[in-house]
Amino acid sequence: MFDPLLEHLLDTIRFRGGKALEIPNGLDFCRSNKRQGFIQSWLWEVPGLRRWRVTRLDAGKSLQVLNSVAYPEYRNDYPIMGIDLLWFGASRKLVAVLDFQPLVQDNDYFAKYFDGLQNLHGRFPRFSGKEAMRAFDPNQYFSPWLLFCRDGSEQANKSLPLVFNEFLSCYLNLNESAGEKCSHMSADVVRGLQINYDIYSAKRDPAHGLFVSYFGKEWSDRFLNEFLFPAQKNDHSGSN
Ligand code: BLA
Repeated sequence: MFDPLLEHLLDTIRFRGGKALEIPNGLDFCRSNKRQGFIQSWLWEVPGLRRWRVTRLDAGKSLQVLNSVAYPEYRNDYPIMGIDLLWFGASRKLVAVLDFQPLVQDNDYFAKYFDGLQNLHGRFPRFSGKEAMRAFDPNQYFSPWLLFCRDGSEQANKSLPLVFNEFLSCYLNLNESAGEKCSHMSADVVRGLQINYDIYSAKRDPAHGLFVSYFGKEWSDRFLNEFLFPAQKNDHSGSN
């Protein structure tokens, strides 16, 4: 379902000089022995972005997922890129979330980094619905212009590739212009906020139960703690 988007994403990362990073042992691929399906992940660093992960879950007709997060280098205070696309085949339901995930909820910060996303939000009304969030707090690490769609319509599916491609290039424009918009936050502050993002996301991620049902608790805990949100596991004292 999302294969053409995944191809485009991986091509973009390679074109941008992506260097593959090592994924902890056994977490790059897992086939379910409980249900039909597998999960596969990639990890890169790209100039300006210290960690860019991509995960695809293929559970045939019941579920398809494409999930990706890109973290800027600590010297850049622009937002984290977050993408979560889910297709539930049985109910023909698309859940699509794409956002520049802000490090802080601050008007100056929004004014500095969100022109592009704000423009996309205005142009794609099907993706700018005010869906209620159940698992997350919309005021933490989400922006007022997130692209969010819970929809079973063909129309949403048809426009997703365009939305996806434009969203990606819009984020990469931000990455390219980072030098011109010099960072107001220190690298230490950015690092702390990125660690908090991992802590917050690991606690709230609505995917954990789903992973457990396919891949078991042990593998799923490791996947969450060591691959999806690795910074949270090191943060015992608050000093790192
Ligand atoms: C929702 N994401 C969901 C749901 C699932 C996943 C099962 C609930 C579906 C529903 O609400 O109907 C699944 N999340 C996954 C999977 C992975 C994952 C399989 O991380 C695999 C790696 N989620 C993100 C990122 C964003 C995000 C980066 O991982 C930001 C763009 C957002 N996912 C997000 C939001 C919801 C969601 C906002 C709706 C949750 C809510 O209603 O609060």
